[in-house]
Amino acid sequence: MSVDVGGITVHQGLLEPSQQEALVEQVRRVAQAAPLFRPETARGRKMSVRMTSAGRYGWISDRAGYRYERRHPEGLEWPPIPAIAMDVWRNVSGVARDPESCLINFYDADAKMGMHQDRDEANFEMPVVSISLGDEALFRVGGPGRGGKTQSIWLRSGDVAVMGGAARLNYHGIDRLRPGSSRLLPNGGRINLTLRVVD
Ligand code: MD6
Ligand code: FE
Repeated sequence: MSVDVGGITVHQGLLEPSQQEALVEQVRRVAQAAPLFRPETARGRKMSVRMTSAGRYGWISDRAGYRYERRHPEGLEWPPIPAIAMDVWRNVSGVARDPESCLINFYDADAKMGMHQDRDEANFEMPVVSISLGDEALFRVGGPGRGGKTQSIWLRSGDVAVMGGAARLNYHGIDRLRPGSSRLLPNGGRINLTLRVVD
């Protein structure tokens, strides 16, 4: 089933449990090749999520700001985008180009993500596709300006959100997790993958 939240389409339960398990395994292999790190913001604050990336570009943040980079902070090349994530993109993105970046965010029980826009890419006609795995997360969606009305939805394991069209630059964030709501990850927490065309 698909629902619309502030212009973002959420395909609920798009990945069945066996596909979720296989994707977690593929994500583990990415994290073995390109270890998770906890980025710092330009203001010098540590983000609460840990992250890594796959694909031609990875997204990083440090004291110099946010940007895409061809290499992991330790100088490693980013591994290929997991095959199941590529399949999801081809099924739901609605565009012919393949993604160039897959940002992988890991949330532990008290991690969150502040309201932000995804605007480090060159072409806003290309959507952002996001895959949720593990514990449920409260996703908040606003409009194209900071502040103003927002709507929220609990993203569950296997849900896929597509942010495109007029909603491409809408503010959004993760308020909190619901710890213990999924048994997919043995130690709990949540993984979010976001796929993007960068250039
Ligand atoms: C998250 N998601 O679900 C954070 N960005 O953990 C995002 O920041 C996001 O879900 C762009 C499009 C869809 C998203
Ligand atoms: Fe985002």
